[in-house]
Amino acid sequence: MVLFNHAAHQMAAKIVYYGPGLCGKTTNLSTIYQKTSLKAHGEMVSLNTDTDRTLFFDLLPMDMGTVWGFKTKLQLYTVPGQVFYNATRKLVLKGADGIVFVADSQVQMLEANKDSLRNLAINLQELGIEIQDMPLVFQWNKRDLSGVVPVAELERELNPRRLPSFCSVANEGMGVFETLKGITRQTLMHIKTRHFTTAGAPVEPATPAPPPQKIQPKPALQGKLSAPKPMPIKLAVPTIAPPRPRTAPAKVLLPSLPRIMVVPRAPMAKNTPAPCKTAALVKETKAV
Ligand SMILES: Nc1nc2c(ncn2[C@@H]2O[C@H](COP(=O)(O)OP(=O)(O)OP(=O)(O)O)[C@@H](O)[C@H]2O)c(=O)[nH]1
Ligand SMILES: [Mg+2]
Repeated sequence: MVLFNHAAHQMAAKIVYYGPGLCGKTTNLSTIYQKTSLKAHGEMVSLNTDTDRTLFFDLLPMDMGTVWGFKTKLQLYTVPGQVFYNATRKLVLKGADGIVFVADSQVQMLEANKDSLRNLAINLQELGIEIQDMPLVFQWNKRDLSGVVPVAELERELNPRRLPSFCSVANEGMGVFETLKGITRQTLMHIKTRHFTTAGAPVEPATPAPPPQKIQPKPALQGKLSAPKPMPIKLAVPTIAPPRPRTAPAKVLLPSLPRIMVVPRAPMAKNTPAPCKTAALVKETKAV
């Protein structure tokens, strides 16, 4: 759920990278971390098993500059893909504003991709959200490998609603930023329709009603009663409490996270992948 700090004109949205084990979710975040300037991101936090599988989540905070007058931060998370970590996946999914579904393009991973997508829909439903109400984009990853499912088949099997999708080779950086741009656009548009008025102003939280006016006795009643002696007129004036100071908007932008280790990312190996079949994709990535 997007968090607003109206006083500081800031908003923070949460994007979750979801998908089966080893599909390349952590690799997406590592690539973004390595290829963006220090100013654009905070420290990447990873909690891994000894074999470098995600145990809890990865988190990469990104600074997106100013959007509609709000300093905008994105918190990029990954879930652990291994089937038995479902409770953790659900926990990380909570409060998501947008999801990137990373599919592993290898033929033998097609069923695992479908299972993971079904698992996403169920977990969202258990959090009270229908998958069609959640901004979602697809990433067809590992396009460099031989024996991959054709894109048309992935679209048919996993993306019947034809949501935005991107081919990628995440460990080489191809398609990673296109995917990030795609989900950022979808998420911000969704936030705009839900949280901003048509005039572009954000919907502020409800302010308390002003206190009632103190009732003054009417001058017409004062001094006009003469005989025998005017009784002091006592009007039942409700006691009015002094106006309470307006409570400051919550300052919390980032959910408090447990203190866990920051794992510096080792530079990625420069292995040369098999040439990507999509020439346009290569060209696009070089431009990033
Ligand atoms: N050839 C190839 N390898 C990739 C690609 N993307 C990721 N990998 C490799 O796939 C392996 C798994 O990647 P991770 O990013 O750790 O996978 P994950 O989805 O985070 O896995 P879990 O944390 O277990 O859910 C790593 O060895 C990556 O280098 C790709 O596009 N092509
Ligand atoms: Mg991972």
